[in-house]
Amino acid sequence: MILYNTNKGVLISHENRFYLTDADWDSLAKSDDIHGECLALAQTLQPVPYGPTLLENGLLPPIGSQEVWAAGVTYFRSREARMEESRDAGGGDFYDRVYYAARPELFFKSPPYRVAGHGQQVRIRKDSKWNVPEPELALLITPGGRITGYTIGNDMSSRDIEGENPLYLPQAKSYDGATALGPGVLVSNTPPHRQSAIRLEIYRQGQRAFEGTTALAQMKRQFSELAEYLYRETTFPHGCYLLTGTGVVPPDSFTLARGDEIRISIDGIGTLINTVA
Ligand code: DO4
Ligand code: MG
Repeated sequence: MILYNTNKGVLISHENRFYLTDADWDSLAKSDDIHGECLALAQTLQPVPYGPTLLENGLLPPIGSQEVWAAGVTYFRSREARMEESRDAGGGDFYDRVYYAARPELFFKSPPYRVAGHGQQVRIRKDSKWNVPEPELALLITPGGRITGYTIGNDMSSRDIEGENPLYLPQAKSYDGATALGPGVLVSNTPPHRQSAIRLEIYRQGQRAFEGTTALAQMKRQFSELAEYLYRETTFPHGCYLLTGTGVVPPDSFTLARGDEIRISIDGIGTLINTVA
């Protein structure tokens, strides 16, 4: 079952049918049994024939009042790329240490109002020369700390700013247009399969400029472990999203350009498409 946030309400896609509810996004996001609640809602509602049209014309980012956080260096490829980019700054050792440490790297990524949805624009910073998208599975976590949903996230990153000094991480990671989520949220009591692929494609002037894939199985940490650390000393009255890190990093010669189209697909969830402004 996939939930879409639209300008007419929350659209439930279930067994090839669409149901439009008047339940609001934040109340669903708080529920520890969002799957059961939406199933019950779908059983009381008539399917609507205009679901696909609503997705084309009325889709919103799948977020209400949730903060977006992110985990880092959860895949070997991210550790490797970051050690390389920060070599001159002498910061590489930190990435190696956090990859193996018990405590994960967690950082604040975005307030909800800065999140782009499917079809909207993401941005590269004007003061950065080396930018990449990071294709990541995003967890929807309730105020009680339960993982109830899964969506696709793009953790846009300025590699030169982060590489110059790891203390610049918030500037490399959190700015207008740095976060995209969507198109919808898979709500399920079981997580996506470990073999699920995360695929990144970048198109420039209609030609594919980069393609890379990883699998959730490549992730070093458990989802529950990341959520547990995030919730240790922090409350989330509306729940939150947690990006789980990237396992795909384009080669060092690659940087995004304005007009590029970024496509991120995760098996069983969908494809998130954004253009770079
Ligand atoms: O350590 C910096 C950020 C790491 C990150 O965003 C990732 O691994 O996905
Ligand atoms: Mg990331």
